[in-house]
Amino acid sequence: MTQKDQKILIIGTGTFGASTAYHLAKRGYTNITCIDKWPYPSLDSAGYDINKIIRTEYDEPLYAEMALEAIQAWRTPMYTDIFHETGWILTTLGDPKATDHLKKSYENLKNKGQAHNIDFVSGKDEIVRYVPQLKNARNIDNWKGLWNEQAGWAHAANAIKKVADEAAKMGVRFISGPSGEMVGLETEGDKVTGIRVKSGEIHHADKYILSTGAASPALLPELHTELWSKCWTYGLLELTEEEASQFRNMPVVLNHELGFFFEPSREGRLIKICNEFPGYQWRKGEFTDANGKTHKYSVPRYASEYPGDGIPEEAMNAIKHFISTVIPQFEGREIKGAKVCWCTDSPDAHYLIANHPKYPGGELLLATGDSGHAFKMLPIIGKYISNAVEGDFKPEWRYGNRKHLDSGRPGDEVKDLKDVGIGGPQARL
Ligand code: FSA
Repeated sequence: MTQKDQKILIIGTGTFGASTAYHLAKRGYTNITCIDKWPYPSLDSAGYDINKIIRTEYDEPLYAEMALEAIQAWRTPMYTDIFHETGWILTTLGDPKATDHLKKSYENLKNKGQAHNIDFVSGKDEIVRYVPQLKNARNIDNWKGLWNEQAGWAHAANAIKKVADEAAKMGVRFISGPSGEMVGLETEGDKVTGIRVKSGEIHHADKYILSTGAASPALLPELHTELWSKCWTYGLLELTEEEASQFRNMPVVLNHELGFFFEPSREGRLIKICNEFPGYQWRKGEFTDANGKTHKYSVPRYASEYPGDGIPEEAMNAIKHFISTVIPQFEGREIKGAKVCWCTDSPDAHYLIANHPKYPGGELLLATGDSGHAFKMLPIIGKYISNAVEGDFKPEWRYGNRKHLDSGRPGDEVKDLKDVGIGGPQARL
């Protein structure tokens, strides 16, 4: 058996899983199966969304380089009608961390010859030059940052679907439902021998790739020291045809302290607004270590399992504040949909793409730890995960011994959903 004929089982068909299936198939791997509770694009994936930001600003050169590679791929015909290169403004009210991030990001792009699309902006007049849709905004004279023409948004769920469709065309199999929902690992000593699924079946393979995103620590609790699952919130506003036409092709607008929003969706004319904060956790997971000590950790509370959930009231208020500041013409309008989106943070915000250290044979590859900044890499992340399948690992994405860094997000307390409440069904679409 050659390496390319080995049986590969990918668990999770969100951003990492779909991209890996696509890239492995493109490399000539012939025996790939993806499993997920849901048909692709997986409903529980952070990428199951109407839009996500595609940007190249990173204070870390590794990701700046990858994001530049990704945006080239986003421009290819595969993503026509999915990627919209509207440009964006990235601003702050003056938070020193955000200002530093902006400076370093600019330097990284400049060093790569990619600064010609950038202009610095400060105050309402300069911002409105690039984003005329902000002409009614209040109090944005204190916004400072940059305009970058090389950025935009992608219809995230459609993008994952496209990548998985292309993988299917190359022969990748997809299993969903109880036969696709992982419930545990089957092991023998220090070897992984299978993946147990809800139906009771066990899937066997030569190589297992765990790309289960925010569900990773819930599935393998020992990962709770490596991964911290958190959710972020959004609200949707429905525009009329006429309003939507005024916002059509609007650049993405992000303010570090307040949040961000996108042009209306092409189907449904929905504007998505996200507030910025350090994320919420749900510490319902419990894990007892070898010494009998119990640890609590955060596990996702997916909307698919809790369809009555909305978002915490304080998040709703932050979204309303964003509206009354940035697009006050919509103040008071009903927020039709409000949802959370689950990601999983590593201590230093690097991805986790490494073999599970408990299984020295290397048959279990972890490909997770999005750290809230992975969707934009959809077209290319699977290439890096495929490299890891072939033994080529990036040291930054290793397991263990990571420094805990400040997330860089505004605020510092990661509140628990049980303390802040999860809103109600009235907040949902
Ligand atoms: O990489 C990106 O452009 C993601 S920004 C969106 C966001 O909501 C973050 O603002 C948030 O802090 C978290 O990381 C989830 O993603």
